[in-house]
Amino acid sequence: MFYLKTVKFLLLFSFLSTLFFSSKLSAEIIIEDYWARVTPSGSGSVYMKIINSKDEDDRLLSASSDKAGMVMIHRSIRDGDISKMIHVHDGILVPKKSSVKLKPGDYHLMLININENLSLGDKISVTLIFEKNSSITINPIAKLRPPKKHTHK
Ligand SMILES: [Cu+2]
Repeated sequence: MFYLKTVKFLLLFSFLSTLFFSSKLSAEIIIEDYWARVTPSGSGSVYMKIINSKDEDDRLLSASSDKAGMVMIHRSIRDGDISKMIHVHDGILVPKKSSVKLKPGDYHLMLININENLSLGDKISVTLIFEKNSSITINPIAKLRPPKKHTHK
């Protein structure tokens, strides 16, 4: 009887601690749906979704890549009929319990001085530097167009 009670207690304890630790672990920054567009003219941009499940705001400050001399944070804006890119100096705010999308026509990472050996289909290593979170490295594949969305029927 004592044995059974102990087992039950241990099971309950491990269940609760799993809940506790998994909720702790899920509070972080996650990068999803990342991809890179490299045009024949030699310019390149990296797009992604940044998810912040933490209880505090964070900010993408800068980025670097093995395939580019420099990576800049840009935002495309419309000025009348003209679309132009501006250099974002203060990074991209990722509010707590929220997400931000880097996408064509909006925020993106601009690859400057791309390695001339880069071809379509190559993996690009991009390291993202955050204000609070530790840095995260993603490996988008150089494409000309966005990857097809998964459709679940
Ligand atoms: Cu740009």
